[in-house]
Amino acid sequence: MSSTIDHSRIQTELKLLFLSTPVGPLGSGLGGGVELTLTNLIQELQRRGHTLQVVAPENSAASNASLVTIPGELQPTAHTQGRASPIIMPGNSALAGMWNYAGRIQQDYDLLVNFAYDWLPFYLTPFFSRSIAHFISMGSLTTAMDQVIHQVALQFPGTIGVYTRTQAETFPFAEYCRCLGSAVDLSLYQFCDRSGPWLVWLGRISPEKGLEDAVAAAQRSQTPLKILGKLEDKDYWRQICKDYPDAPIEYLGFLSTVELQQIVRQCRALLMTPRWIEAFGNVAIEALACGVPVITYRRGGPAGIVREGKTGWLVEPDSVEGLVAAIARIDQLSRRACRQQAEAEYSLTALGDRFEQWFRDILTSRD
Ligand code: HBI
Repeated sequence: MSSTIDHSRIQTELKLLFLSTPVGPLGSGLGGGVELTLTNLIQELQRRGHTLQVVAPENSAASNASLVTIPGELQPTAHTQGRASPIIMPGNSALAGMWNYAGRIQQDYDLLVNFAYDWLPFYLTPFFSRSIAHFISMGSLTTAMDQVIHQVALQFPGTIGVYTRTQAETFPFAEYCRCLGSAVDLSLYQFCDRSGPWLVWLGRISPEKGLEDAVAAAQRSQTPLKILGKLEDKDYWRQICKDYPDAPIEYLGFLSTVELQQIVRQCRALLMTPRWIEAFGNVAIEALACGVPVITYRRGGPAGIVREGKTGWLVEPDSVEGLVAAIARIDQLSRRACRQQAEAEYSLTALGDRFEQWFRDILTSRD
């Protein structure tokens, strides 16, 4: 049945249905960067007067939104799958439950926004009467996902959003991707213009994040390193501790944003050691917001964030000695310039403007 959108509302309030990542409950940290993007968007779009409902796996928490949680088996994470991986749908799938619910209530919303990097939402898109905006949270990982996203990009132009141009270029349909960047709630991050002796590493502890290089650099430069984030792959962590028994490292767990920034702001620099094409690297802007410069491999999203020689250093990918050389040049960077960059480019208002415009463009092009 064809649905008519109340056009008078397009210029004012939107009714949005957000469908979260099915790899973990919202707030668990398993959803990594996309959880931060989702939480920030909810806050900023509600502040602008839009109505949101969030659909997420059971045990999710979203302090500031109306949340519907769906029971069922979580989706296996996509970033450990090889290019030829088949699509996996567990029995009693939470993802299937989330999209079954969305199908039943779609008429109550102007637009659905998908944050899952999974096959089902893309496959279902042509069968929905309401438009669906798809935010892609990672670079290209499997052929099956590339294919199903490509179909939606062709059939529904303008509905594929990504973080960065570097991320888009990993896909065969790069030119169909709309770059939306990312943001942090700057009010949660206190600028600190001096630091203690520590370096810091933030992120899911998982092989594609390359933590072992940061630990090796800490050991070689004998600089203490604080490690924060979800301990996703325990074997990987155990191996690192075994390989670098006397590295000056300290693991502090997965902390809330407020606790995290209290630690990060005291550090000399953030080390980013991505093995894969990081779609964006939200942790880079969290550090900048605290005035902490970023040392990162010249790979993926973070390479597009750092202003070399001012707010950070770019290092030859996978080069530990490159990291050590950059650590020796941290003092040439300006902590104030880091905070200023975060305020200029990565504020919630800037993010809200980009997403709101994307939604309105989808709704108006729909006619
Ligand atoms: N894997 N299957 C699947 N679906 C997701 O939405 C997903 C994922 N792995 C990681 C992930 N999302 C987020 O951590 C991204 O922000 C990277």
